[in-house]
Amino acid sequence: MNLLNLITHLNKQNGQLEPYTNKTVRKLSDMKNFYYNRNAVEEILAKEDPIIYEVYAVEVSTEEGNLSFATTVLYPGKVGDEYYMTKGHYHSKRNRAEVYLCISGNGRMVLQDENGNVIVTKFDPDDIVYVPPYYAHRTVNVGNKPLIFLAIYPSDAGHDYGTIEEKGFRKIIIEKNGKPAVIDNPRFCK
Ligand code: PAN
Ligand code: ZN
Repeated sequence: MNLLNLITHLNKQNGQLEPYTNKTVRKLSDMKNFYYNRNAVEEILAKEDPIIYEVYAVEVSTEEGNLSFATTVLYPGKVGDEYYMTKGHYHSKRNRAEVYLCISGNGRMVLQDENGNVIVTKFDPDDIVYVPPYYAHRTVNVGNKPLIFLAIYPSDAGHDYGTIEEKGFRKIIIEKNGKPAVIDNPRFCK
């Protein structure tokens, strides 16, 4: 391995990593089933297909023992009254943990284990959140500028999006009276 390839630069202004190995762009049409208000999804998609977030990842190997990392740029906005958020996932290998560092913007993290225990944390600049093994995790932008954060995870963790797409998180974050509120997800299935 070339030592130069081990150094990546973070641009804190736009959240991009240089260089990166994978870039993912998630538009609203990619995550229709993740927002609770499906009418609001369709109303927006009739006019436009906004980018909700972008991920810049450095994934050098998927072999056990390695680490991967990625920045996410999660744009501000809402679908109905639900704030823009990531899809959220369990790791395919459930016992793999992760560390998140907030670089800029204001958010929340929703953590949930398979028994339905949920933790909602704030996620503001310089906050570091430990995602324990077995917990699904989602990030929500409750501010009015991009939420930029770094995540570091075992390279063999893998992403299971299907379980969340099907069952959802027990709690969701909406805007109520101009402020973020945590409410029960009307679509949550056990
Ligand atoms: C993060 C997430 C990233 C995008 O790097 O993958 O924030 O969220 P989704 O993967 O839920 O779309 C991470 O948790 N990696 O394991
Ligand atoms: Zn993860």
